[in-house]
Amino acid sequence: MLEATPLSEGWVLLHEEGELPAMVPGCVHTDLLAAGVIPDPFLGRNESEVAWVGRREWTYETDLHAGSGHEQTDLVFDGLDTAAEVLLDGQPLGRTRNMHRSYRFDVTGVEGRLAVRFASAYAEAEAVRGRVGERPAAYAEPYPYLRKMACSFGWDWGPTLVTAGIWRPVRLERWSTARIARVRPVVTVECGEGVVELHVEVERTRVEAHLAVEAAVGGVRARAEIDGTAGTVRLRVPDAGLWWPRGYGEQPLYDVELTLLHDAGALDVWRRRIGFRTVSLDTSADARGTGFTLAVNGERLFARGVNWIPDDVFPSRITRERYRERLRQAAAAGVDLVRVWGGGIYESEDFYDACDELGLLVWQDFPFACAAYPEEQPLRGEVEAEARENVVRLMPHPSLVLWNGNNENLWGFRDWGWEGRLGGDSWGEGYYLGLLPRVVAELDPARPYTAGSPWSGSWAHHPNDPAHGTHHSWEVWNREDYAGYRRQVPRFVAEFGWQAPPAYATLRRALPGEELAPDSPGMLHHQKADDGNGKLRRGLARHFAVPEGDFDRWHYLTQVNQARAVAAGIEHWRSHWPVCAGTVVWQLNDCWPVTSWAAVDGDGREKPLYHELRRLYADRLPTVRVRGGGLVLAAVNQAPEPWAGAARLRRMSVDGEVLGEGTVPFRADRRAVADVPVPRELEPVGAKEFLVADVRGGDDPQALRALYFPSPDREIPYPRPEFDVTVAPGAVTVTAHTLVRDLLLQADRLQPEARADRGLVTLLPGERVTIGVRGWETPDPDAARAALYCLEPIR
Ligand code: BMA
Repeated sequence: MLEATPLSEGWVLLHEEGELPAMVPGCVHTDLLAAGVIPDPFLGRNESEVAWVGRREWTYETDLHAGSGHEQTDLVFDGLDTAAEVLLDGQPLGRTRNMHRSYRFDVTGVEGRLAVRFASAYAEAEAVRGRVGERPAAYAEPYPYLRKMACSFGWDWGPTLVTAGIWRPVRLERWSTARIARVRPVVTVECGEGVVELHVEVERTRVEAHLAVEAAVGGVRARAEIDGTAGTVRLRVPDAGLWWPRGYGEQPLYDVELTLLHDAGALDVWRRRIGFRTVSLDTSADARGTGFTLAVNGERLFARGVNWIPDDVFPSRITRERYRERLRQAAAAGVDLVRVWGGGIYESEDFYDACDELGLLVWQDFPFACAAYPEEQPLRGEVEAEARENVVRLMPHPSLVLWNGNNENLWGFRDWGWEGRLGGDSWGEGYYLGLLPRVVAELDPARPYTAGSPWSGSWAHHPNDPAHGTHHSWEVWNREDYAGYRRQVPRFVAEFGWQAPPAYATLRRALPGEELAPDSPGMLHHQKADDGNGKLRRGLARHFAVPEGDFDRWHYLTQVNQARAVAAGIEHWRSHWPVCAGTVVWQLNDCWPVTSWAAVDGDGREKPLYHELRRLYADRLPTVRVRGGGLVLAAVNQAPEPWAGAARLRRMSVDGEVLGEGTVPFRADRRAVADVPVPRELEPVGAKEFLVADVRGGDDPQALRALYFPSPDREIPYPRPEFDVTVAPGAVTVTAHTLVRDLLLQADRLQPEARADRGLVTLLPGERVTIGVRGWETPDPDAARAALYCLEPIR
């Protein structure tokens, strides 16, 4: 039987003055940090001080005892970052140049000092650039010339911390006769039966040995012979429970076990967990253009998505628990689709395992982002090898529903001046429209592929044409106001978003000793977007009076504005289902403490946007829309049952006076939207008035509320807010005496670890809310009051 032994002990990192203990898996930065050689690059402006690390060569060493008792011993690296030479007692075993691949070396019978010598990623990428020629890119860093996580070189939310190291596990595998080299599971559902086809490849030391494989899943067993080095086992599981995305059904998972057998017994075992479901992507043309609708088990769905970036710029630090926590946060916000963005990585098993269990659909980008990518060697061969390996590695996961060729590269070619600058040079089209779809069709035929995001389906339309396929909506953040989202009904919004600073406690930790101001040195350093603060300020000024010299108020208002912006997009787009079939918010998470588009900040704290997502992504969302010169209440119902009941409408003034009231019945079919006209006399007029819609279906435990203010906040004469605050262990209760809009308890100001269970709440006079607070040991009403923010009268 194959024996696998981790090789994680005894590693050292060679350093100018000697050697340091090294973590494997790990990376140079985290080893230097642990040894006190560098300061924490996440704090203050230390990032700049450690830039030298990415420019050096680094060597890791340990002792290797291949041992015996077996015919062959392999040294297996699940991941090396990136350009490295592997040596044994100074003799080369091999070279690597791709972070996204694993590597295996035959070390049978050898002993000695194992060294992994990493070149600087800059040196390697620049050398390749020298050979293949320069290509246009969104950032002036050499990420298109090396198969390495692109955002390691910095991004508009990420630091430039160019890593090196043994970033995934290493082990020795000792085996005799044969081992399982690859299992490619094609999982489908046919007439209610779960079908698994396991395509097995083996590696042999003995050509003549008679080999077979036996597989088991869901109580069913099957056997097949290995002919040469390949064989296929097919299993049919009657009455297989279907795997559904969360909110649509259960997530039954089945253990699959495949054993490689020789006369004498078992040689090797492969174990994975699978789920039975079908997935399709409908991109057919219709009267509005070209759709982009995912269907799981035949159920067409509006994807409630978020974009995912590497959760740490040092990905070797992300534990299984941390993946689970971040994805649990996504699921708890009502998210059902996570897009793994192409400037990052093919994530670890821990990520996809959590998605399988939580019922989160995964859209996986191939790692290409925001650049023209050369197609010459050595890159082309690396791209094919990495795609083949990762497609097969990730295939078992039922959560994975879509492969995507790249992020914004088809768009960039057409729109960002690349086409002219390239002058006929390769730029990646051959990957996205040739190589990658071929690899997916050959290896993973049961999963859809799309060439890029955004992409209109062909060159017949502009790649970012909202009427065709996927769309990225960035003009709104970059140049316009978020009211601009309402101008279009794209078929699928794969990116859109708005920035806000992280939680106060996150800033406090990241910028020790700094007197915080929107433009204080650390704040500016932790803002990586082009004119980011200018866009924040202009975006804020369109809605609110920008507070001068009051950081706390600025911090609160920019966070409110972020939530408002994303709400403006999602409420509008969901109300246009099924024309629009998904929104993927840029972005769920961060990779360090930074002002960014994230809903969950770099320390894992939830911004007000996060809580707003729970409302926006709930199965049932009432929203007031302007349609054809009047107002309608759109009842968005993504639940499997119809939603019917009555909406109580109140036309109110901000002073609390009810100016008109009425009740209208509504009925939205299952997974459908119903527009209910708001009676003319209840439409609010002018800056002082607003509409309150309390919408309650027959079975709903309580009403859901939609608010509609016709004027921008900066014109609304909000009253001076008056409210009482009481505290109890784990709770803060606020009772309003006036209209209190966008009340927010910043729990991390009570105590850095404290968390509130809700974000922005608007109370009408006389209404009360109880905010649950975890991790606050000394409840005190004055402290609670000081941590409460809400909108105030215009000064
Ligand atoms: C899109 C993304 C990212 C970027 C984000 C915000 O371009 O694909 O590259 O971080 O917008 O600018």
